[in-house]
Amino acid sequence: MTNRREVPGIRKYDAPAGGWGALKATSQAIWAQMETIKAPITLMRTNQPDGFDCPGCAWPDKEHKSTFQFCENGAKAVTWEATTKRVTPEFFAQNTVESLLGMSDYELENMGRLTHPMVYDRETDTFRAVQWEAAYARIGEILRGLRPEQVEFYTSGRASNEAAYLFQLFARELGTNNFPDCSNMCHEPTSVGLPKAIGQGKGTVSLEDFEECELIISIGHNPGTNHPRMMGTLWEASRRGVPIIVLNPLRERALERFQDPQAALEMATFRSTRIASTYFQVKAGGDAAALKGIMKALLELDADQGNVIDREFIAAHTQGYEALVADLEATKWPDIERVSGLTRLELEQAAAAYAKSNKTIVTYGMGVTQHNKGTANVRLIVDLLLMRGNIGKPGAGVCPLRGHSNVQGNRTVGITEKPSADFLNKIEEVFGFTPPQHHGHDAVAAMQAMVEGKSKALLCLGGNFAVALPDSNACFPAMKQLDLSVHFGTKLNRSHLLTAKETYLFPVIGRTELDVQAAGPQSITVEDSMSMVHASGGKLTPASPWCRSEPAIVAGIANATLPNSKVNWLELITDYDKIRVLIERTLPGFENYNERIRRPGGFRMPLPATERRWDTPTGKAMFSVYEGVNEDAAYAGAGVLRLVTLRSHDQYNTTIYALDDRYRGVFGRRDVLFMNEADMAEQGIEHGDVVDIETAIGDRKLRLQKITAIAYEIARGSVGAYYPEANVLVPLDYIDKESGTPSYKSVPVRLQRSAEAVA
Ligand SMILES: Nc1nc2c(c(=O)[nH]1)N[C@H]1C(S)=C(S)[C@@H](COP(=O)(O)OP(=O)(O)OC[C@H]3O[C@@H](n4cnc5c(=O)[nH]c(N)nc54)[C@H](O)[C@@H]3O)O[C@H]1N2
Ligand SMILES: Nc1nc2c(c(=O)[nH]1)N[C@H]1C(S)=C(S)[C@@H](COP(=O)(O)OP(=O)(O)OC[C@H]3O[C@@H](n4cnc5c(=O)[nH]c(N)nc54)[C@H](O)[C@@H]3O)O[C@H]1N2
Ligand SMILES: [Mo]
Repeated sequence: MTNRREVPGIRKYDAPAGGWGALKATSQAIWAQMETIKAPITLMRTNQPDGFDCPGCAWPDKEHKSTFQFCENGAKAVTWEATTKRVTPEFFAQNTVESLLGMSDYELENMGRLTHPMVYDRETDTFRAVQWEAAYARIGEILRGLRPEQVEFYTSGRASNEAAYLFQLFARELGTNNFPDCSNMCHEPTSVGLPKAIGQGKGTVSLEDFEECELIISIGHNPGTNHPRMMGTLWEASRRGVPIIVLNPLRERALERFQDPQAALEMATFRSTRIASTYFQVKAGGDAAALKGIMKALLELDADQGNVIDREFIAAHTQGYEALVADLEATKWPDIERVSGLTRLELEQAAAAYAKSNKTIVTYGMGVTQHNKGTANVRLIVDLLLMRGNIGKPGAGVCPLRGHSNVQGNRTVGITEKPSADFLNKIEEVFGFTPPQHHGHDAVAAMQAMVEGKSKALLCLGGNFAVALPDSNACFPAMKQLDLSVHFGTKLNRSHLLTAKETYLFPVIGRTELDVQAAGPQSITVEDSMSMVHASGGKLTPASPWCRSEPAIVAGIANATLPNSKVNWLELITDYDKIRVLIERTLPGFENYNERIRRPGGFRMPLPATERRWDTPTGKAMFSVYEGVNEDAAYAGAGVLRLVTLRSHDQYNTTIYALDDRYRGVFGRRDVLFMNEADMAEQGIEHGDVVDIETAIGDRKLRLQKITAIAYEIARGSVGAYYPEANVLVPLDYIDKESGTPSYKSVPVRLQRSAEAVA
């Protein structure tokens, strides 16, 4: 648009992603948080064999011994934790909780690292320092006074295998399977969908597969921001001539062009590399239609030229193919085109590229999972791969991009509200207590139980539970109804401040820091997106001498809560090898755990599907049937748009590092709504108009006011706003029913110009 009005903080970003801009942003992040002398040393230790695992994302490193792969957002994650700023008891004495609640999420965390164990004092509305042992004793007393099912154990995926294992052991000995987990808001559709399809809840590819693949299909993820080290992999693939087909409603710069800061020549010559060979701006929520379209076109291609469908593989390894074909035949092109926003010709082109490739990888993220049919979406991705035998052979497979750096590991070591009978039996055998058999709460169910007053206590192993969940206006008050909340954290956040009758705040030793226990310095272990388990040991002096490690705090609370415990908690934390021995004894795949994590690069968890062994009830890989094309009646109303909630480039989930979103051309603000120009014209909204957004389902009035609409290259019918500000618009019970994951990326909304709303 030529004469578009100027909007403060909104500028077009035309450069490639990465490059000199990324280098500049890194140095700014360091300057803002750290002494510049300490910073380079800290960053050099990221992802080194004897260093710590980058808390930024779960993308693997080659053998985990590459030199620090340059990564702007990894550097932000590291410097944010290694900051020299501190939140001390004096700070708390000077600021009431009410006044702290008036600060933004960005301001709260930017105050620095927590230094002391703190307890909330209702009389003065402040937190005051408390002795660790006194805090444990009081928590134990409260927990013993509750029924186990009234207690919620939340895990955010940064916790180590060791901390998470102790956490679940404590909860199960107490008597509950209530494990709300960040994964419930994230890749649960993967954890539910993949086992049904291929018999394992994890991806099947490794970095080597990317070196061999002939086609990459990238659906609903934004690696330039969220998995920056993946950009190196995509960059190499593109340079090798591998076509990369992207399905994403937004034009994400890094998926278009990338300048690799590690490539000296590219940097020196200001050149860049194209990433996507084809960019399909699918409508939000239109992936099922698009995937079905590609599969339908594939069938047509096979009918024409033969040899497209891998019939041998299908006969030997799968079930359900005929039903899939029947459903694809019954699905009509006009429906596919309308819901996906893509033309038949475009989808046929994608199918032709897919038919040409002998080895295809599909990568995907939150754009696929955070929908009311997230699990069904995941199944469709597998269907597409199975049609050409693309699972269990080199260079091919399914690649879910995990979120938190150890979210996958947490699941592996038992953080699940639906534990398997095998695992529970092992616990009983090894520890001699009977763990609860009935299923517990996931994240949404836990919050619903809190809203209803049924759950009384919440222990959070990291994270920002209330802010990460939908419908803040329902969740925030629920936190305040609790009898007890306990938070393990590095930095202050809003969930900590939504105080219960009694609230404790515990400062933890971070990933970058040295953890010394009775037997000496300890390493923890984590599992990356490609199921590699390896050790991580920090070297920096902890943020304060009062910080304790997460395993030590869990053990301390458990020891104080369970007087007749079958577990010798305090002994276990003298040396984390002892925790790993118990993991090995109770869970498959951890044989010789302590020995194998001492090898460079660690080891890979068993992934039967990579060997074409299908751990499903039928022993076969299972095709699915996705009826229809996700034509949700909620979107049928006039003027209804589909809202996706997004991360900016300067944020880590609820942690806001700064207020820019460089690649999307937003600077110094987050109160914007990305809109397609044609939708703007249709609704009479101009670039820069201030609008109110209202959710168009359910009877509760969910509203976000005074948001500036900006024209953006986003698919028609789709609008985008930032998480967590837009969480007020997401109904708590608007979930993918199969997995329980909130539909953060398919909220039907209506817009009104703010002035009209006021009138
Ligand atoms: N720097 C940084 N790194 C992170 C995080 C962070 O916040 N900051 N978070 C971590 C965590 S926990 C996670 S889960 C991952 C998240 O990483 P991603 O999966 O990349 O998550 P999002 O940024 O939420 O959104 C992903 C993309 O989905 C697209 N999208 C939205 N709706 C749809 C749709 O209907 N269809 C399709 N095809 N695409 C859609 C959006 O345009 C966006 O590009 O990253 C991890 N790494
Ligand atoms: N609208 C909307 N909502 C979403 C999403 C979305 O795309 N849209 N994404 C969802 C997803 S994918 C996820 S994973 C969740 C994230 O939900 P969470 O994992 O709960 O949230 P985070 O923002 O990652 O948690 C940040 C806090 O973790 C603490 N922390 C940081 N490092 C450590 C550490 O080493 N140890 C401990 N103990 N604490 C630490 C700090 O105190 C910090 O304030 O949010 C979900 N919510
Ligand atoms: Mo996530």
